[in-house]
Amino acid sequence: MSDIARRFPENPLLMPKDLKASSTELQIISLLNPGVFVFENKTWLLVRVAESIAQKEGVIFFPVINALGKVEIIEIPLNDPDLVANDPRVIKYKGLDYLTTLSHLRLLCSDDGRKFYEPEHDALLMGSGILEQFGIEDCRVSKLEDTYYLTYTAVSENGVGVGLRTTKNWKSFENKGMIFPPHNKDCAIFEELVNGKFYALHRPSSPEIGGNFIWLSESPDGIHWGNHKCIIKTRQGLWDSARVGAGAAPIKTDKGWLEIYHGANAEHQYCLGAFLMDLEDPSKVLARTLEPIMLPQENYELSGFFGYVVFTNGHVVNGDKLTIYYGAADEFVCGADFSINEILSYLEV
Ligand code: MAN
Repeated sequence: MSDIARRFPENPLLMPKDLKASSTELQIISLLNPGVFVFENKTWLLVRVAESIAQKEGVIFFPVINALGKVEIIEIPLNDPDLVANDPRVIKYKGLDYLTTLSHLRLLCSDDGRKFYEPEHDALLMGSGILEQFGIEDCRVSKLEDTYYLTYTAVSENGVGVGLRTTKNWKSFENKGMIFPPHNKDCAIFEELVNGKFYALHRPSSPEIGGNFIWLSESPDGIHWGNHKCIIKTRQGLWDSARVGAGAAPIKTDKGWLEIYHGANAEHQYCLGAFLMDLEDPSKVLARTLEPIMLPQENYELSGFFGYVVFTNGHVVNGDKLTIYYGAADEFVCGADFSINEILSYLEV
């Protein structure tokens, strides 16, 4: 296999004990999958903070945000025959799905891209409203002119969809509501208009016919999306056989729009790959890596809240250097550098 990531020696950059929980009753279970952006000469992470409460023997507890916007704890006896709890991430109870953790997004900044700290101003983005009662996750941050577009996974009993908030100053946010309804996640907006239109990658799931594929959509305003096209599918027998999903906004290169994506197999092992879209018509996929460009191999990637996972949705580009920030084992935030030209050389037509 061809792992071409140069991991930071400082990894993991952040782990659950590094931050304070959002309230005294909660504890941080994982820090993962940060959105990334540069603002006022600093590198910023918008980290997904997944919280729960201390568990007691014989019962399972999990937090949700109730209709009043307050954290409420749900409690189910472990021996309840209506409970299915064999995945650390999700619970089924009486035919409904819940998450074991409740995620919010938290801003952290850094002067060198390696040591991150919390800014002085209020830096928490919480789920709000009935479409975000099980939390918000895995935010992509795309900058178009002076506006940052935050596309994130919004989870509730209604399903998993894509929420959008925008900001210019990272202090006040406009909530634009859900832009892709369930089941949909992994949405990244291109950082410039193509032929006068906004473009976004996203990942609807179609359980009966179809699958977990990457789609491309267009929009006149970044809020209303249409002309949906399926552009990247899972590949039988390969590392990305069960699901694929976009990482952060595509990187503009002279060969095309380069996208780093995650793929998982049926064993839920998550690796990273790349594909290239035509500059003028991004629905044309020009090439794709056959093998992963990064796969879990360090201890902090192999074991954690959910092991054997590298997952990225944020990066910084500096010339040929691509620095990705990634969630490792669904528990830690890490960093790694790549050469963009080296990634391009691994693409196959
Ligand atoms: C999957 C995993 C979880 C996540 C849910 C909802 O089960 O990625 O971590 O919380 O989807 O998005």
